[in-house]
Amino acid sequence: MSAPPMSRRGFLGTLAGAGLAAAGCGAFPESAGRLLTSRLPLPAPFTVPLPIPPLARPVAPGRYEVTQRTAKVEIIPGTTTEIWGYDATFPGPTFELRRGDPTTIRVRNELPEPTSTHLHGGVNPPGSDGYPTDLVVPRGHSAHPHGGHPSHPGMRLNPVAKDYHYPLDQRAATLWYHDHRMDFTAPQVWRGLAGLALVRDEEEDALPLPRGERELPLLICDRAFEEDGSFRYPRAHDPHYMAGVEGDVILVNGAPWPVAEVSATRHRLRLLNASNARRYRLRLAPGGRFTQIGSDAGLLAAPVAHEVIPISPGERYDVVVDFSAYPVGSAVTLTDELAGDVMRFVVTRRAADDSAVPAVLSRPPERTRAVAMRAFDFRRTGDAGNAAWTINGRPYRPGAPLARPRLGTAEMWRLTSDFHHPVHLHLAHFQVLARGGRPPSATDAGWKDTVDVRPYEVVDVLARFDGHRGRYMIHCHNLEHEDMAMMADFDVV
Ligand SMILES: [Cu+2]
Repeated sequence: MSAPPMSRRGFLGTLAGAGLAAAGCGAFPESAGRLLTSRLPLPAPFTVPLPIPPLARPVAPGRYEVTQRTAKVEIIPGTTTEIWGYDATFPGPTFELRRGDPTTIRVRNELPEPTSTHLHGGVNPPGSDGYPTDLVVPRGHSAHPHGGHPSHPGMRLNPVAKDYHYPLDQRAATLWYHDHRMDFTAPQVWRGLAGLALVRDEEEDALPLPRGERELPLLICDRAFEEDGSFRYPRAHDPHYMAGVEGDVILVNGAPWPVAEVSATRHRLRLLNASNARRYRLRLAPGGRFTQIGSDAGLLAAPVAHEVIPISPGERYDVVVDFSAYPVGSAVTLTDELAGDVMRFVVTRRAADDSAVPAVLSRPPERTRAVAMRAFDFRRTGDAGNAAWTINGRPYRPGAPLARPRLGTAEMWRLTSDFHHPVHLHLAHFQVLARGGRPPSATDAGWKDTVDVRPYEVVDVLARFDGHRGRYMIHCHNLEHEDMAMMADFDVV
């Protein structure tokens, strides 16, 4: 693949080419990354059934073991793709966890490269947070990341396996887990290292929400494929793909543009954008509404109806769709305003439905007063050939925290941006206070851990630092930006 040295003009050209054709607003594309196209014939949309990831099974109460392995799977019908998967599946198994039931997950690494597993949205001690240099190193690996990268200061090498301890003293929410290895998160997640973890609690159990087969986790991501069916991805840190990598195939739960048969009843859809760089604006065709019941970090106080859900990498929207609004026999397509089809539901039959979306869903924690205000500027710095994505002008340096919030306090963090940067905080959940000096969008509601900061936007969030002292991170969840240094530590003291 040709990768000419990146001039500023070339970089801006890359950005403009990335998404202006699709619903660009003003001078900036709605889409973040640069498109990679597949080199094999692609299936017609809505022909592959929607898979549901298998449930992880505990080996003892509160204890799981999962092995990261390569596997050959059929993603594009008639071809095989080598994946790197938790338990050799993509997405990995779904963990069903409960508030108040501390859980240990042993991750064994039988892949060719080191990994670090981050439970996204988890309120976990720092040693189990999936810090990028806290690595599980496979047997026989030389322990140093290859490619000429020196060993990072503070690097911790866990041979073969590591136990991640999750106290689960947190509200019911849609969490997910994925690789977080220093410098190589983007290619390793692209190969398949991601899955869902659903935390449940009594507050949620008491609600008459759709459940069982009417509760569908939808892990949405994009990929591109080589002629032989393998995943297509640029070489790591290719400056030509500095904006981020997008594929031309949309996968839901690992299947291309799948189709699911549903009864004409309410269904709960747990939407996760697990893409490296792609943002979506999700809609229902031929029309319809999503009733949002939860955000990244748990149930909303009250439901909110949306016609469009903008979802950036790392974000989750917990929604209910009432398929009784469509005649039996209808096709209801989940579409992306920016790129087209995502998946389809076919309403096949009527059925009894005793579910409901109550007007009061939960009593989320109240906001508390901010004791400090800090600013984090997400920006590209440096010249061609030497460019990096930075926070406050600094490329990531492990062990050099940009902030030291106090445990048990809340702070107002002002996030500013030169591009699309989905900003994620580890440990701390936050509420959006303002977007561009105005009240937050309806889709910013609730407690979150990831927020879409768009080009030249200012987003103020109120973050609570609860649970644990120690070293955590703030970073861009565009995984190519993350690997090109757009991360920073913060220490909870
Ligand atoms: Cu970014």
